[in-house]
Amino acid sequence: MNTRLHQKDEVTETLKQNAAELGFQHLGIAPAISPPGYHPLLEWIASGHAADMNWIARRKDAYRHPDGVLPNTRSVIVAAMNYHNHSPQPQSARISRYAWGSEDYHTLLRRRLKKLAVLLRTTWPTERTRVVVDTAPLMERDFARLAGVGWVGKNTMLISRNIGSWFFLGAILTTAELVYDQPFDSDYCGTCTKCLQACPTDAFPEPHVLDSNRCISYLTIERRDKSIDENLRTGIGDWLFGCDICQEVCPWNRFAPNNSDTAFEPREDLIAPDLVQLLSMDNDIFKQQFSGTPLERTGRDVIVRNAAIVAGNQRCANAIPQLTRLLDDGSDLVREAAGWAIEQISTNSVQ
Ligand code: B12
Ligand code: SF4
Ligand code: SF4
Repeated sequence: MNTRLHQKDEVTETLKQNAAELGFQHLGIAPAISPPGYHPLLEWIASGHAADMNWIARRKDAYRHPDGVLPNTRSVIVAAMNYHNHSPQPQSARISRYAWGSEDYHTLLRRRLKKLAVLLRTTWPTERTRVVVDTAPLMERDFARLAGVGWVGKNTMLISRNIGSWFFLGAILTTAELVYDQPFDSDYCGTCTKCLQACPTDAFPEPHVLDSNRCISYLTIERRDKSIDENLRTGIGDWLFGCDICQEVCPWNRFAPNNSDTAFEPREDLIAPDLVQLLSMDNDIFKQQFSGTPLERTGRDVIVRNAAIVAGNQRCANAIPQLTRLLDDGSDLVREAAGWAIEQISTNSVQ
C-alpha cells in the first residue's frame, strides 16, 4: 500500500474517532457529486415553496455541486450532533428544542468541525477545507444521506435509525480524497403518515415536500419583515420560535437518546419563556437576554410579534396592558400583531 493510500485510511479512521470525542454521534463521508436532491430543489424553488428565503434561489447554481462552495472538492464529510434533552415541553409558550441551549448551534458546530478540519490540513498541508453549517449553498440532508447517516423522512427531516431526527448537521468540504461510506438507500417511513397529519398548518403538499409559506418554523423564524397571514395565526398555537410537531409525532423519535453535553442544557427562560415579560422587552433587554442564542438572529421585533400572536391564540387576558402599550411600538410588525391579539382576547371568551 503506498503512503497516500495508507494515510487515507488512517485519516478517515482518526476523523471518526475525533468526531465522537467532540460530541458528534455520527460522521460519514460522501464523494463530491451533484446531489440527487438538486432537481427536487429546483422544483421546490419554482413552486414558490421557499417563500421569501430568496437567498436559496439566488445561489441555485452553486447547489449543483459542492465545487460551488469549495472549488475542486473531492469529499464531503458530514457530521450529526444530537441536541435532544429529556426536559418536557412547557405548556404556555414554546420554543423549539434546538434553541434551548445558550449557544447558537451554528457557532457550536462550526467550532467543533474546525478542530476536525485541522487534522486534515496538518496531514496534507496543500489540501483545502471548508466548514459548512447551514449558510453555504450545500444540500446538507442530501449529503448526509449519501454519507450513510440516515434517510429523508416524509417530514423532510433526515432520520437516523440510532438517534431519530433531533440532531444538527454540519459538513467539512475538502479537496482531499478519503474513504467513502455507503449511501443510505433504505426508507424506514413505511406506511406511516403521522407527521403529515399532525402539521397544524398543513405545510406538506405531499410527502417529502414542505411548503415554507405554511410552516410555523419559517413563519416564526424566517419571516422577519412581513406580518403573518391571519389565516395561519391560529395554527401557530403556542409556538413562539420554530416548531417541533412533525418530529414529536415521529415514531423514530420515541426512544431518542438524551444528550447530556452541557452545550445543550436548557436555559430556564428558553425552555419556559414568560410571555408577558417578552411583550415588555425593548431592544436593550432583548440583546442582554438573548445575545449568543439562536433567538438573537431574528431580532427583538420578530420575537415580540410572535409573542403577541401566541398571547392572542391563548386569549391571554393578563397580557392586555403590555399589548396595549405595543399599539404605539416603533415596529409595524409589532403594532399590527398587538392589535390583532387584543381583538382575539376581547372578542373571544377568556379561558
Ligand atoms: C431552508 C431551511 C429550512 C426551511 C425549509 C425546510 C425544508 N424542509 O426545506 C424552514 C425555515 C421551514 C426550516 C425549518 C426547519 N429546519 Co431547517 N434548514 C433549512 C436549510 C438552510 C436548507 C434546506 C433546503 O435546502 N430545503 C430545500 C429542500 C428542497 O431541500 P432539503 O430539505 O435539503 O431536502 C430535499 C432533498 O434531499 C430531496 N430528497 C431527498 N430524498 C428524497 C426522496 C423523495 C421521494 C423526494 C421527492 C425528494 C427527496 O427532497 C428533500 C425534501 O424536499 C437546511 C440546511 C442546509 N443547508 O441544508 C436547514 C436544516 C434542514 N434545518 C434543520 C432544522 C433542525 C429545522 C427545524 C427542525 C427547526 C425547527 N425546529 O423549527 C425545522 C424543520 C421543518 C421541516 N420539517 O423541515 C436541520 C435539519 C436536521 C435534520 N435532522 O434533518 C438543517 C439540516 C440545519 C442543520 N444544519 O442542522 N428549515
Ligand atoms: S415544523 Fe411544524 S409547521 Fe413546519 S412542517 Fe413541521 S409540523 Fe408543520
Ligand atoms: S412520522 Fe412517520 S412518515 Fe413522518 S417521518 Fe416519521 S416515520 Fe416517516
